[in-house]
Amino acid sequence: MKKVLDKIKNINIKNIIINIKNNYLLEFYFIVSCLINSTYLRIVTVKNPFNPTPLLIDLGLLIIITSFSFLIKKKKRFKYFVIFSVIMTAICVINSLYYTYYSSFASVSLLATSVFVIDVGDAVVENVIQYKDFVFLWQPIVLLLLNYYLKKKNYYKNTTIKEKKSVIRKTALTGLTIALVSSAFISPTGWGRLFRLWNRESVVINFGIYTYQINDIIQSLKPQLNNIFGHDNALKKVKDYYKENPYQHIDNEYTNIFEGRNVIVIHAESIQTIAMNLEFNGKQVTPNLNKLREEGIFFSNYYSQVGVGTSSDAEFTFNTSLMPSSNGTVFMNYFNREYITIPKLLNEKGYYTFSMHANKGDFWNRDKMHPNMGYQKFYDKSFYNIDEEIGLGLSDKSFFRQSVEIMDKVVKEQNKPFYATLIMLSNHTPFSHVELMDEFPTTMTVEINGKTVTRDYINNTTLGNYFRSVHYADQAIGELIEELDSKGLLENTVVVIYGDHDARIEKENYDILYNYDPIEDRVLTKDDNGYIPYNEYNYELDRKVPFIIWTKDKKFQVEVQTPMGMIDALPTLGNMLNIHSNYQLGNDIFNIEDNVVVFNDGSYLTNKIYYNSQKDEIFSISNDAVDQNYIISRSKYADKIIEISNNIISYNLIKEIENK
Ligand code: GP9
Ligand code: MN
Repeated sequence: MKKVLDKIKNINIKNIIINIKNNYLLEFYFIVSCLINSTYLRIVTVKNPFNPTPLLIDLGLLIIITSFSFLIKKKKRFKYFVIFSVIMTAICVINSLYYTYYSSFASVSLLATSVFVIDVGDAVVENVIQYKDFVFLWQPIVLLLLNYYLKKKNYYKNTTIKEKKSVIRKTALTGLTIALVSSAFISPTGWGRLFRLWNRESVVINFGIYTYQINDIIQSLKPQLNNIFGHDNALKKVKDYYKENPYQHIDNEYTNIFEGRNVIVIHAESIQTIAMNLEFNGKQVTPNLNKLREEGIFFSNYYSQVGVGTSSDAEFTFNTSLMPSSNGTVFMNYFNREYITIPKLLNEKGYYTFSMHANKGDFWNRDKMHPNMGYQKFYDKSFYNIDEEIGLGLSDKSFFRQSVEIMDKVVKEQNKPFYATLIMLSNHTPFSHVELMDEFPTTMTVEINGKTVTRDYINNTTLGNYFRSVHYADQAIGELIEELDSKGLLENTVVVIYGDHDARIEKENYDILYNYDPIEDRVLTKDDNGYIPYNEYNYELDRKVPFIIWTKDKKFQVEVQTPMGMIDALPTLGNMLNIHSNYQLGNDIFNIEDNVVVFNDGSYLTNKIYYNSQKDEIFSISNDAVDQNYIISRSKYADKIIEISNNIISYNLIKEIENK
């Protein structure tokens, strides 16, 4: 200890500075500039820049990278730093962009997914690319200028020597020590998240962006190496889980009520339940959906559980009762695995199963994944006449009109009960094509001193445009029901509607919705009377999506308020259709009161609390107190569901267990 203290005492800062200036300017610049960029990234994304741990881990890692540069002659080291600067800057730029769109960090396993940026180009340019993403570029630019300056100053002369081995070793060890000592302060949960990676945000908060990305590369390569690593352990865990939690069917008043009926599932793009509860100028946003929910069975606390695979994750989760993958997307990375799905179970019952979507067949890899999920036919864009375009492609109204024509023809030919999934498209972010839709003013009228004044309110804002767009989607659904009816396709048919995920509209927009004062024409702030607090948990709850089961002949008029997620769709609907998957991870909502809605990052929601796993925070939903045990048991359950689902997906375990 004394030795160390003496060494510290003898450190001469002035000498170090002179040494850096004369010999290690490039190295110094590389480390400091990359640290600035990684800190800036945390500021613009997770907004948690003051945690010293990721900063120190970044520092350790950058020192290690620098130590390897000492293997190269000083003259040539500049190239080494250019390569690493480009890599480090690219990591920051890509993640900054990615975070704006997905509120998560990029993964190399998703590289294939990024090709969609071209298709959703509009959305990306309008909502994603911002000046903040280019700030990182200062780092390589200044590096080039520095090199130019150093050359001029003859910095590289007489420097053909490499560093001594001991210097390399000492530098690398210093880096490693800094990284390891600082990471010792991270909790076991934090470490767990590093390896499981389904909570990417928390990994960046704890370990920094560079460690996150290196770890991500290792984790993303893992699926490729499955047969070598982890398989046996995963298989054991999955088998044990199903042994302890075998599927047991419990009858209830809905059991088999729809057995043998046709099913038409409408995948309603980006529709949130909140839109169904609003009206502007006396007009409901969704009069047609409201009619269906009042007549049918309406699940008013239904949550989407999608990951980065958005629409495709919804299709997967709904049809399999598994969670989306935490590592890549099922449709892109695990499309060749075996899954038990609603279409497959209905195929076994003699149904004709098909899906319809007027986008290109390879979008989200649907042309591969839909057949794999058991759909006997996928009617993609090539089956449609693109006669009216809105946003990403064919308008929903035209899509439905043409789909009914196709359905009418094929179901008559097939002469079997059918299961059809119709995937909508028009109500897709960024909602900037609303001029092609009917007017739906989201203004507000108010009496001031006996005069009627119309305020803009949210009209022409993103949220206003969104409601106009939802209004259009609702009209399209209304027309679809009429067209189906006119062809007799509603006879003996169950119509199921679900919102696939929220519309990704930022929280600030909702502040205007809830806290606008028309008299003063301004948004109230927290010091004003009548201000409605709206925190990030209120926002989370507003992201819920509708789930409606409706038939023409029977008026159920039921509202189910138990919180549920998309993984509960197969068990709930399956009970009605008499189909069952032994691997479903969700619950028949009519058999459970204390349901847990698990989100992809380990957060969850019950009828009492919303637990945010990233921040380890709890938001009370009911006034009931919950104790530590309540939280621990549900957290364990959430982690288990995610783990089992990921194991099944990554290691293709259903195939293995089923074929035994
Ligand atoms: C594309 C559509 C939209 O075909 O399903 O996909 P999303 O961007 O919502 O995942
Ligand atoms: Mn979608």
